[in-house]
Amino acid sequence: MLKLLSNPLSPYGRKVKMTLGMKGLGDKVEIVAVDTNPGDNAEINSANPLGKIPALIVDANTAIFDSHVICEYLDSLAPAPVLFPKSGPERWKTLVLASLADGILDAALLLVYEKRFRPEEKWHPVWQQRQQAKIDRGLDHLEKSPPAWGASPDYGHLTLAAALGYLDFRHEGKWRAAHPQLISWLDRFAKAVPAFEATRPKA
Ligand SMILES: N[C@@H](CCC(=O)N[C@@H](CS)C(=O)NCC(=O)O)C(=O)O
Repeated sequence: MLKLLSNPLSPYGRKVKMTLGMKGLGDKVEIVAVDTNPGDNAEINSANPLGKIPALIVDANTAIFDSHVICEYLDSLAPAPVLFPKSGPERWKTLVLASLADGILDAALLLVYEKRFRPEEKWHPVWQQRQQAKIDRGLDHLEKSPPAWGASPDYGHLTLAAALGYLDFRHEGKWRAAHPQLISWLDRFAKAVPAFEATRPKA
């Protein structure tokens, strides 16, 4: 049995859980909820020296991280649907979309961490605006041409869905005001991938 260290509120963990759902691998993985906020969680730090979730424990000597690598590993365990095209332009398209969506997610998480881990007198508006600008530029870019899929969404699409879901959960869905195409895109994604709803974080 594989063991996934994650947390129900983690958007990166949600990527992995959506992958499990899409690949029909749910019964192969035990999901263990861990808390990374204290920074000294021995279980996660020994699995991933970076102290970050998700981490997938494969056996006594092997832990896989980060979310990208876990999803690609899980993709290799079952044939369909293919989440990572094996080669060629389709592969690069998927990976670049995932990088953009992960970058939006990273900036959104840093904005949350600024307030969670720094005292208010040390919040830095210029730095916050810099992170927000990354989110806004990323979303504006995607709004012009939301990424279509063929037979089924792939890893790039599920990463974007996780990022938009996190903006809904932690940033009050403010992205929705200026991105109607992405709203429709996310609705279509949720219909195509039931694991999106099933993994929605609850505060
Ligand atoms: N690039 C990593 C990011 C993982 C990440 O930042 N996870 C957060 C929780 S959502 C975390 O563990 N943060 C703890 C920390 O940064 O100390 C991935 O894709 O898995």
